[in-house]
Formats: sequence, C-alpha cells, structure tokens
Amino acid sequence: MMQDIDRKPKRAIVAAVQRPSVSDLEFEASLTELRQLAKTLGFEVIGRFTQKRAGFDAAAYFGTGKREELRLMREQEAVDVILIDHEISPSQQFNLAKEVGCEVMDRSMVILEIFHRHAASRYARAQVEIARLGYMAPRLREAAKEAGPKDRGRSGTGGRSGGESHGELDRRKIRDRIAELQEELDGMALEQKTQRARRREREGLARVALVGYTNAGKSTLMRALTASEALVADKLFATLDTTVRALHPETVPRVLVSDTVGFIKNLPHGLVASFKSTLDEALEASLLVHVVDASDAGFERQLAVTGEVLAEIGAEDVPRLVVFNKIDRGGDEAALRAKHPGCVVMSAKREGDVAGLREAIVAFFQRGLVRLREQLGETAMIRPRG
Ligand SMILES: Nc1nc2c(ncn2[C@@H]2O[C@H](COP(=O)(O)OP(=O)(O)OP(=O)(O)O)[C@@H](O)[C@H]2O)c(=O)[nH]1
Ligand SMILES: [Mg+2]
Repeated sequence: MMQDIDRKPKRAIVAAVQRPSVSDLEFEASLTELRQLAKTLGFEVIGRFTQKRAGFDAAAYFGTGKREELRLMREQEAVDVILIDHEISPSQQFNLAKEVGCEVMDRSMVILEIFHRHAASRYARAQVEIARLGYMAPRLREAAKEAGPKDRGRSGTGGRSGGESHGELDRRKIRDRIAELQEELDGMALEQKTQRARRREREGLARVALVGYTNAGKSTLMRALTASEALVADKLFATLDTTVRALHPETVPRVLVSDTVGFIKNLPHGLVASFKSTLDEALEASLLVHVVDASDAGFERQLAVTGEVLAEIGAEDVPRLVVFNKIDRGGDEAALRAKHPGCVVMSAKREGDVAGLREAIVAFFQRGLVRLREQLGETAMIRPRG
C-alpha cells in the first residue's frame, strides 16, 4: 500500500462530514487525532476539508458539489491522499477516489497501516495481517466489480479453474491466507497460555496491567515502575505487544506489571479481535491501572472509550485504579480529584509521583495478602479475580 517511505512525504488533507449530532468540540478533537495518526504515518498534513451535512452521502460520503470542490483543492494543492475521519464503505471509498482523482484512506485504513508498520513480533504481525486482509477483501470485490466482465478473459497463473474471475480468485486466496494465519495464531496463543500458566506458578499472582488510550504514557510508567527499557515514543500505537516486568525495586509480594497496546475511538473491527488476544494477559491481572492523559483537552472522551473497550473485552469487573498522567503539562488537579475519588494525579516525569503510584499499587496487593491470610490462615497468596 505505502512502501514509499524513502520518497518525500505524502501531502495529505484531513476531511470529514460533521453531522448535526456531533458537537464542534468533539468534531475538532477527532480531526486533530486524525492529524496525529497521519503524522505517525509520516504524512505531511497540508489542509482540511469539512462539510456540515445531515448524513453521509450514500454514494461517495461528501455531497456532489463538495466533491467537485475537493477535486479542485486536490489539483491546486497537489494533494496525494485524502484522509476521511470515518469508516466509509468500499463503494464510497472507491467512488470518492475516482471522482477526486487521488488515493482515499478512511480512519480504519490509517489505523491498520500504523499497526502494520509497528507490529514487531510474529504474533502481532499475524494479527494485523488478518485484520488487513479482512479490510481489503470487500474493497477488492468493489474494484473487481468495476473492472467488470473483461476481467474474466485475462489469462492467469496458478490453480485458477476455467470460469473463475480474478476477483473470485483473490477472494479465495484471501480466505485461505486468513485461515492459515488463524491456525498459526491459535498455535502461538496456546504457547503463550502455557507460558503464562508457568509464570503464574513461579511468580505468584500479583499482577497489574497498564491500560489506556494511545499515547497516555503507559510505556513511560512501565519504564519508571520497573526500571526496564519499554519503547516510549510520541507516536500513536508505539506499543503493540504486551510486555511483562517486575516492579523495581522488588516488593512483597512481588508484583508483575504488564504494558499493553493503546486504545483509540473507532477501532477497526478486525483489530478489536487482535486486541482481545493481546489483552488476555491484561485480563489476568488483579488490578488495572487505567492511564489517562490529563493534559489532553479530550481526556473525558478517552476515558470513556477505554471504559467501553474494557467492557467489550470482559474486563469491567477487574479492580481499577485511574491515573491522570502528564499533569505537568496541564489539567485541573483539584477538579479531577473531586470528580474521580480515589484517583492518582501525577506526572511520569516526576520521581516522587512515580514512587507514590508504586506505593498505591503495592498497598493494593498487600491489602489482598492480609485479606487472604485472614481467610486461609497460613497459605498466603494473592487471589486471582473471579
Ligand atoms: N510531559 C509529560 N510527558 C509524558 C508523560 N508521560 C509520558 N509522556 C510522553 O508522552 C509520550 C507517549 O508516551 P508513551 O509512554 O509512549 O505512551 P503509551 O501510552 O505507551 O502510548 P502507546 O504505546 O502508543 O499506546 C512520550 O513522548 C512520553 O515522553 C508525563 O507525565 N508528562
Ligand atoms: Mg506504549
């Protein structure tokens, strides 16, 4: 799709239809986020294009007149790619690209592309490939439909039987590839499960997972809490694989911390499944540390999105500690404390604050130990949830 990393950056514009139900604030926050996503992909965002409309145009997302305007803008500004801040249908995407005359990517495709570039492990790569193939399949169908019956006459290679079109062949190939990848993933998942069980036996059950919106500072906290080298970057979706390390210096009980993939609104469907398995690790935690970027104007929305995803993956009952991070950059500490009793307000850049968070985590598990000693007499272990 986009292998031209070495060439000069693609000139992109962010574009969206604002429906009446969406407030200006919400609309702008979402567009800003799309800009950040584009930046993460190395695009140069040179402008924006928006329309207020009762709904999306069924044929091509923007209304007829607006499409013409967009075509002119594309010409004048030498735009390479238009980024749409919604998930649009394959035919809307196809029609819009044809009319405007350049590549059109929707929000899902942008996110998938970032995941594709950042996936490092075999496991993450296979998950992202499945999601991408699932996204591409209906779009290839759309292109094949457009190519029409001419397509049937062309000679192909490989096991193509008589009357099968390229579109059908591609679809079959995609299905086979997805099945193959799924099998590979199942194997790896089993392996990971065994590893986790072994670790549980060896290390006990004091487990905490850092979860939250992308770029909230989870990996930064992971580094600070465990003195490890987690990848920290001012990029969206820097972390795709779950990593696990012990709290440092060591504590009683020994507490394992895992860093996890970040969340975002309108996560492509295919990726929700990937999240589920990547987050299995987190689901086994006895405590979720929900990290929120308090300095972000849209933090309330990020808080809500994370809550929704956690519910979707079945983690709503795991005890949760809400951490408002990046308070050194802004945010109203008093208001946060009043609205979210029991929360931690901090900066990952301040040693004292990190120590405070560490104490809060240890205290949680020590309370668990005391409770369990009372229940069981001597065999002191932290009880897994459920
Ligand atoms: N000023 C300030 N910056 C912070 C703080 N915590 C993290 N950052 C910065 O925020 C950016 C994102 O941090 P990460 O730790 O990579 O965020 P993450 O939540 O792991 O992000 P993903 O892996 O993309 O989901 C980095 O540039 C950090 O240096 C903080 O408390 N204050
Ligand atoms: Mg990270």
